[in-house]
Amino acid sequence: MNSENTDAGRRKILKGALAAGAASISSWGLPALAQGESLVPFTDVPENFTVRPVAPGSNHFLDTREITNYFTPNDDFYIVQHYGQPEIDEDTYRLRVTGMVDNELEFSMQELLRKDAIELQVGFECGGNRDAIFHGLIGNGRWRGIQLTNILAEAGIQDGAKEIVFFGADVATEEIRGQEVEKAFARSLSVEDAVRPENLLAYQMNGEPLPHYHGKPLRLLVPGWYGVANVKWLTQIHVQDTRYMGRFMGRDYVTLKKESVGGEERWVENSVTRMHLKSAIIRVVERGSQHRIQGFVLNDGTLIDSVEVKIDDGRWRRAQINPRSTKSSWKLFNLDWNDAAPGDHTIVSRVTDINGNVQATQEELPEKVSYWENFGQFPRTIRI
Ligand SMILES: Nc1nc2c(c(=O)[nH]1)N[C@H]1C(S)=C(S)[C@@H](COP(=O)(O)O)O[C@H]1N2
Ligand SMILES: [Mo]
Repeated sequence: MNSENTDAGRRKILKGALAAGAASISSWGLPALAQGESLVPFTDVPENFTVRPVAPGSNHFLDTREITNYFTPNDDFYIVQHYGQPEIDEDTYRLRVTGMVDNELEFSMQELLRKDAIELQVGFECGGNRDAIFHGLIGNGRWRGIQLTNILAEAGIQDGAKEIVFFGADVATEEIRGQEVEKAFARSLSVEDAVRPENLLAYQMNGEPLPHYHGKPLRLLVPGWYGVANVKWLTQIHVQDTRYMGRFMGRDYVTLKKESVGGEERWVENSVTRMHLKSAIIRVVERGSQHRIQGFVLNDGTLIDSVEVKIDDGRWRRAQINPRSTKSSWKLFNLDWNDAAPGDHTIVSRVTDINGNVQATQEELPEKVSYWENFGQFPRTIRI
């Protein structure tokens, strides 16, 4: 899997980029503030807006103004789960592969750790990420684990199989149609989506054993997909010939929007799957009279053509994308802004991929009533 940038190659590109672009405001990172630098205040962030540190059992979003690392530190990476955070005893832990396979399998963690492993940079966001928290349900990590395809090949998927279901150890009682039922968190992938080589059964995050909050000892990562696909505390992989209709595929993380269906305007539901093409501004750094606008891009892995930033009613200006970015990492970007006038400004970014898809404004997107999949342009306001 080393089509990803090598360190040497990366340094070379990076040096080029620095020599060509940049300026006295320190560059890729996005780094902590250097001496003489300060953050320009956003006027759209309420004064009482606070981000709580990570706490046991809780969800966590990060303060996007404070993103200073290309790899999000493990103790600041966003956290979301719906049924609590189960403790798993690694000594008795087993991963089982069941259903329409030639060989049903069961692995201990020791057995899994002996298998061939790869490392991959993967960034993702929660499908419920939103403006009100300035899109803080994001993170980018370096993950190590086993390619899912290796495990599936060992099991042998039988003809006629359609979906692969990934079950977590977290279980909750849900009331469904007046009846209490016990359900484990689960998500499914079509066989076709599941056998993509980048899907990972990850046990390491940024060089450390997977933290409890992020699914210790093993989680699925589906690069290019919204976070909900990345089942934490993974205990069972089940192959079947029917669609899996569980809560997180069929009822929740389901977007309801208006679309033209063969010329008819209809309300359409879809399960939250691939990340949409999205960028957002996260901070503005000031050094003397010089400013730099910084942000991130996330998408399904389609190559990016450009990120542009518009200031007030000006033209779209092309930002620089961190050359360190890989297919499934997030992409951080910078725009140097040398002619900022004191006062209030509106700034917005948009990203375009190599197929010519342009991030739309909120108004251009189809009418949507559900909470999921917020990928429209996100204008921010600042005061210089
Ligand atoms: N077992 C399990 N896995 C899960 C979830 C969950 O509730 N249970 N939540 C999902 C959702 S909605 C998201 S956004 C990501 C968050 O991953 P993170 O907490 O490591 O950032 O985990 C996914 N995996
Ligand atoms: Mo999520």
